[in-house]
Amino acid sequence: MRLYHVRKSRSERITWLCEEIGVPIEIINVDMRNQPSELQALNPSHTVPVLVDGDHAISESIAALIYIAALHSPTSLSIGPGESGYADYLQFMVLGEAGLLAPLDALIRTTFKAPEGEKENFTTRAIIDKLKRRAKILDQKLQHSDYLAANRFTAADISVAFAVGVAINMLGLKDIYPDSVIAHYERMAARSAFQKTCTR
Ligand SMILES: N[C@@H](CCC(=O)N[C@@H](CS)C(=O)NCC(=O)O)C(=O)O
Repeated sequence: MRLYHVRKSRSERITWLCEEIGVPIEIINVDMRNQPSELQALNPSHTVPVLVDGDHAISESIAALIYIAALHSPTSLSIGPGESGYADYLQFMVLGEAGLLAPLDALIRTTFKAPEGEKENFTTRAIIDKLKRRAKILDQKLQHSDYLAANRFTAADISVAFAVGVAINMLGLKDIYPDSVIAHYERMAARSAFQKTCTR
């Protein structure tokens, strides 16, 4: 498997998982604004990451997590149907991207690219309101467990912690999250596999 990788992008979800489960992966560092033509052909939307395995190219970070975890099953980092925690696992895997990180894209663009005076507007306030409500789903779970599914560390924690990290570190949105969510993020970010991932 090879991974077209940009540091501090969603690609770190994948390098983090690989580090945790000891899966070797070829990392091809790319310049976001000057992507190699082979990568543009693999992913016409020009987003990263892109995971390539043989003839398959996956350009959704959560799909890549599920794919790698399934190929290296059994691993304690994934939860299968029939295991308790499966519903939570799916819920938080998807929430991490669809509910928490995808909405941040518009905030990031507006924060860094909008003209002065237009950085805060109806849309950015609506997104922040939505994020606060979704954080309540995390809080509900994290009030009773250190982890999001099955009381153990899984790829669902990676999915969510990465998204919360972007909100905190890139956008300074720490105050929109309940203490339980911040504490979860800090526990996840302290893991040695995550620390190694940040330097790749
Ligand atoms: N849902 C996709 C989103 C991919 C994505 O938007 N990646 C960002 C970097 S983290 C990107 O390439 N942004 C540039 C763009 O949208 O053109 C995933 O989870 O991988």
